[in-house]
This record gives sequence, structure tokens and C-alpha cells, in this order.
Amino acid sequence: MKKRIDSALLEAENAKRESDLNSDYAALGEKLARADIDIETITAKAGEFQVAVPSWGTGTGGTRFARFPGEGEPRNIFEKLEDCAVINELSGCTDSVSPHFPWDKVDDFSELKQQADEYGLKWVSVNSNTFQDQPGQEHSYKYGSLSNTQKASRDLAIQHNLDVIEYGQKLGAKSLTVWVGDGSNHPGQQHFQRAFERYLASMEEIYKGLPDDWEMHIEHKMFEPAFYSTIIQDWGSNLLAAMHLGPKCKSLVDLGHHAPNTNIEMIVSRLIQFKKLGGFHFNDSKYGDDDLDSGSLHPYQQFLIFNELVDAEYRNQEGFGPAYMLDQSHNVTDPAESLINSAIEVQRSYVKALLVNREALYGFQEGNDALMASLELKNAFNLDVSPILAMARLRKGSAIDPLAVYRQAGYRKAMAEARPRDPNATGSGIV
Ligand code: LRH
Ligand code: MN
Ligand code: MN
Repeated sequence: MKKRIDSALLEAENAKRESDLNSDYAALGEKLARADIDIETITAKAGEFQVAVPSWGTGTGGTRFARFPGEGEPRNIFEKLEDCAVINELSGCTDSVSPHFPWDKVDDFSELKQQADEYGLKWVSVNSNTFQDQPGQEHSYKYGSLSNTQKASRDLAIQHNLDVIEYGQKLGAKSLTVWVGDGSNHPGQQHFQRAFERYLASMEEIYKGLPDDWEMHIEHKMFEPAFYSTIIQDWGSNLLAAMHLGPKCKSLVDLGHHAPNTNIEMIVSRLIQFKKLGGFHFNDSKYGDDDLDSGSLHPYQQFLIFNELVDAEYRNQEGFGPAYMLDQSHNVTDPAESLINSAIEVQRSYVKALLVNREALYGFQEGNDALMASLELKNAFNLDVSPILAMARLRKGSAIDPLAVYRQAGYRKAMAEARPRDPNATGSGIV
């Protein structure tokens, strides 16, 4: 497999840390053994865990006020892929990329697929974009896309989604994620029911174009860019649409798309119960769709979501197999560093959730022992599983300390030279 980080450097950095890691791992193994948990089983599962990197997350983000471009940021999808390769090499848990069209401009899909293959990267959910007009676009999305009152705009948005499915097929992806910004800014501006009817009719056309082994994932979001009403503003509308469209359509949960304090883990449970959980966009948020680094603000919430996911796995819940993706915007950090760190934080939540004694928890739930039930979760969350994560990485040839190796390798500096900034470049397209 083609590497972008010098193997000798990686091995030397790992060698420096290996003996300390072995001691920490042995100590944690003993502690877990006292709770009848086999550390090797957990480490093997940690090694299998993967979360996809969003192609758009590799560039510096921005807000509607300003964007401060970073040095050496990728200028096209091929360079984004290079950064995704680095993120995966070091973290060992991001073996796939989720592209966004037409932000990712591709002339030759076989060339792109070949580059990904060389780096051992796969393509997962493809994202369509009908939330902004493209230069020279014939019919505008200013008043919506799939739900626009004008048929010509709706048709354009439908066709774009069908095109994106075709691109995804060329790359070997198996799902389409649809998020639209359609909505209204003024009470009375839009007839709620008619708009939703138009949206559903458009989505039916896209659904018909789905290959047999594909799924379509609908993403809800409370507000923005529409500030009064949004067509799929919450999981209720999302689920209604997914149920209306059919079994190949499921809901996607972007953590930042809910009101603060929403019980997202319960939404996840509901979607699992009705076989409608399509996937995740992981990130963290304080106020709205902040797209902050996963686990940076609410690690316990992220753990509680994984508690539901691991529970579904444990119960062999039928129809369960969500796609895990990050969806973040990095304004003040090196995007590659944030993505490495975030992927590991998501993996950390998964591993901690594996430590929960499910049978004990069910017992506390049945017996209405609220305190012991909550402690069963809290004790798992409080355990530092870093040695498990580091060992899983070491065993697959990734870095014990990914950020240390990344900085030691001087990757960003090298990219600043290799990728001179285009003075005319506009935003990276981060929403
Ligand atoms: C919308 C969203 C959606 C888009 C991405 C760029 O806020 O979360 O997933 O495709 O941001
Ligand atoms: Mn998202
Ligand atoms: Mn978002």
C-alpha cells in the first residue's frame, strides 16, 4: 500500500513509546479482567472500528463572515484524498472517504478510484449539493431545490442527485446522503404541506434511481440556511419521509443538527427500533450546527449514543448497520489533526460502550435500580481506554501517538510548499 508518512519515522516514534504502552496495556488488562472483560476481545473490536472522513473536512472551514485559509490545504479532490490517506495511516480507523458533489470536481473517476485504491481507501456515502447554485446554473435554488415551487428547479435538483448516484457507482459507494436547505424565512412564506408534498415527490424520483444494493440517507437539520422553517427540520419529518419512500431510505443523524439538550441517544434508539438508522455525521456542538471536533464538548453524549449502538449490536438487532462518518469544519486547527483526533474520539466512545455489562444493566433496568443503572454506564465512561486504542493502532502499523508523528513528519509544512495557494481561490465550500 502506498504511504505518505515515512515508515522509518513512524516505526522510530512507535519504538520510543512501545514499552510504556505495554505497561499501561497490561495494567488496564488486569483491571478489566477483574470485571471479567477480556482486553484482547475489546482491542480486536477497536481495531475493526472505522469512521469515514468527509472530503470537505480536509480543507479549512469558515463562517459566513470570513474564512481564513490554512497553509498547504488541499486544492482538489486528489489532494484531499492525499490528506485522507495520512489521516488513515496514522489513526488506523478512517479507511473510507465520503465525497461531496460538485464541490469535488472529478473529470476521471477511474483515476480517482485508482488513487484511493493505492492508498487503501474506500468510498462511502456520496453527498449531493442542491443548497447553492453553481456558476451558470439555469434554474436557481434560491427558493428551494427538491421542494421548490418551480418544476424546473426541482427537476434540476432531482437530476443532480441521480448524477451523484452515478458518480458513486463509479467509485464503489453504496449510499447517497441527501441534505437540502429548503425552507422559509418568513411565517406564511411557504405552505408547509404542499412544500413537503413536492419534496416527497422529488425524492420518489431519486429513490427510483437507486441501484438495488444502495440506500438513500436523509439528513435532518433544525435550521440554517432557512431560519423560520426547514423542510426536514427534525427526526420526525425525516422518519416520515424515510417511511414514505421505502425500505432503502433511512435517516441520518448529524449530531449538530439538533436543539441544545436534545436527547439524541433516544432518537437513535427509536430509529434503530424501526430499522431506519442509516448513518451518522459525527461532530460536536455548543449552540447549533457548529461542526466542532467530535467529543470536544460532549463526550458523554457521544458515549451514550454509542451505548445505544453497541446495545443494538449486542442484541443482533435486525436491519442494523449504520454508516459512520465525520462531518466537521475546522476553522482554527489543522484539519488533518482535527480529523485524526476526532476519529479517535469517536472510536473511544465505541470502545467505552463495549465495556458496559449489558446483562447487569438490563437487571438494574428491570429492577428499577436507577442509580446502579446509571453507574454501570458512568463507570465504563470514566475508564481511560487510551492504551486499548493505542495498542489497536500499533498492531495495524499505525501510530501510538498519531499527532506526534504527524507533527514530527512536518506534513503540513511540506504541503505548504507542494500546494501553493491559489490567490483567487474562494471558500472551501464548508457549510
Ligand atoms: C449541512 C451538512 C450536510 C452537508 C454538510 C456540508 O449542515 O451537515 O451534511 O452536506 O453539512
Ligand atoms: Mn451533516
Ligand atoms: Mn451540518
